[in-house]
Amino acid sequence: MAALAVLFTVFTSANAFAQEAAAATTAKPVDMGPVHKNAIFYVLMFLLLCLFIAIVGKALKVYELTRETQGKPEGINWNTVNAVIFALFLIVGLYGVYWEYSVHGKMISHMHEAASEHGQRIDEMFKLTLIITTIVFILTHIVLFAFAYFYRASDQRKAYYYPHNNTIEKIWTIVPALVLTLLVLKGFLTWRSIFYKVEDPKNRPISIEVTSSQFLWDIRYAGPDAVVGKKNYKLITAINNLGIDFNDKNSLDDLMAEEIVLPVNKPVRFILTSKDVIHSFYMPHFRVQLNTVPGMTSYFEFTPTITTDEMRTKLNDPKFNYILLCAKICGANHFNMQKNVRVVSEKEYQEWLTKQTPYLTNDLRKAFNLPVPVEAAPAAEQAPADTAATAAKVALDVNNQLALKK
Ligand SMILES: [Cu+2]
Repeated sequence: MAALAVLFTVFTSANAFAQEAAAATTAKPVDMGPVHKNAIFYVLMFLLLCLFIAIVGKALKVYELTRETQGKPEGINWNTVNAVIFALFLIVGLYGVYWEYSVHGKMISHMHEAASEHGQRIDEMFKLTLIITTIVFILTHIVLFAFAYFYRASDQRKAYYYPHNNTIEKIWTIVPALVLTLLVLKGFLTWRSIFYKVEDPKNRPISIEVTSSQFLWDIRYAGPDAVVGKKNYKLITAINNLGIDFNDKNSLDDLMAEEIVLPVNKPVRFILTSKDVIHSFYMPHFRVQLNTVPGMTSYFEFTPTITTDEMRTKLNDPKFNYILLCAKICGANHFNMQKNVRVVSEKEYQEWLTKQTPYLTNDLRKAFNLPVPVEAAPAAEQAPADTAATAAKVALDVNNQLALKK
């Protein structure tokens, strides 16, 4: 009781302190921010709860002992209490499962159909796994808790000694083994069909490099040569923020883009790298997710099948947009790592591509000892908009000259 008194005093004084602090904030118009309860508060609350349970337990014990000394039968049948708690747990738990499926299950349908070829296979796999595991989960839990309820200890029955049964052992070993083998095998084959596929020489993927850093995505398109040039972290400077190696001629025509634009029904190969910590390249509508790891390059190739416009019509939502997100908690502004993704026709894609800015600026040309085109110099320095197309052409011309020299 003394311990309880001490705890209570500490608790009330802590509370009074919090109230004083709150009063102080209301008196002044200055916003002091919310009053945070520290760890000690929660530890005290926990100890208080333990103490409460212990006191109730002691009180019940006193009640039982009193009945015993008076020669009365036991007041509380703990076997029945436990059995009823088991039954209640089953009912509440099953309702919880129903709630989870009906409330959060709806959120899955917000995702709508997969907008990529392989996405449909991933969805199939997801549904199959969910159906099998849900059936098993519900059946086994009904059996578990219902048995605990119906076969609770009772003075009316004698427990039946049943130590072993080979048939039951075989059934509960072989059936789950078969089901799990089926799931793992199907998962493995689905995964393999996504990552190892034979390339169609008539329909080669376009290459896009994505570099993650805290807290943004840098997008680099391959340009007309369809090859993304090399980069090296040792080349990173104030003007070359990705460390692109312009000694590699494949880099000369590479383009930077503010958003990701993809032509529909054309395979796209994403080259994924990271500058600082691990991020995760996540495009939910295409069922694409892969970590971007510093010091390592990973790849994901897929084919988008539904254009943004088609999806807007399907969803009856004129504001719908595909999106690229970071799916790895990478720091304070993780939530803000987003990029707009647009799927368009081949023609629109080509038009858009000609408007993108080349990475290679005149400053970079000087830094890499590359010839600077004289007539286009002022235009290229101001960069964006319609001048970008001219700059891209100049870059190509210089590229060709270089190629001739070699
Ligand atoms: Cu992140």
